[in-house]
Amino acid sequence: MPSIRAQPVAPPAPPEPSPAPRVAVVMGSDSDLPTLQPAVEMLEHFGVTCEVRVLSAHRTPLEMVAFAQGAATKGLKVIIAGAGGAAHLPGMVASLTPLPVIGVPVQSRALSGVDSLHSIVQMPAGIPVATVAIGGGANAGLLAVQILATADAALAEALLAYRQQLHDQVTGKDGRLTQLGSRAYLAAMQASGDRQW
Ligand code: C2R
Repeated sequence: MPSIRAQPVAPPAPPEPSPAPRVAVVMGSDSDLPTLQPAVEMLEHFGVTCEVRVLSAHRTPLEMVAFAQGAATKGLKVIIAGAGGAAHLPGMVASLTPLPVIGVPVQSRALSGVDSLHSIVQMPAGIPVATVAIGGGANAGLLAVQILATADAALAEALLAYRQQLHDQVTGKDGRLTQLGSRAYLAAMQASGDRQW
């Protein structure tokens, strides 16, 4: 009689350890997350692991200092910092780390983000913050990828492919606009309810 011994089952492979984050995305409040999420998604698009934190120079100053002072030694290469209003977080983080800091001004209700922009961009000589546009989360993510790409050939190649896609999108739109004429193009665009039709 054949034996009915159970076949040995290979144990499930252990999950791949995700690489240590190379970028941190930090923000003054979780209310800033809608502005910073496009940065996270841009990093994810390029396969760059990031750490996402709420840290405030005003409300959690000691946690902010601990994070900024330890950022370089734990392997981070770039920090994206977004804040609104009296947006001191990016500059304070920059003052505590040698890593490049990209500031994202968050659109405030009272002053439409101009307060955030001025707070972030007007740094004194010696402690720069590379400031993107008000609400410019996606560009902050892209700029972080570009910084990493200076020492990462695969990322540099992925960036070229991304630029090519942008180019092809625009030439495609230009072709359709030329073919349809502006009136029909606009009608089709409005009918689609989406500028990316
Ligand atoms: P709440 O929505 O939590 O009241 O925050 C945040 O970035 C946010 O845009 C309102 C705004 O306060 C900002 N905030 C800063 C800092 N901490 C919080 N600008 C900072 O440390 O710079």
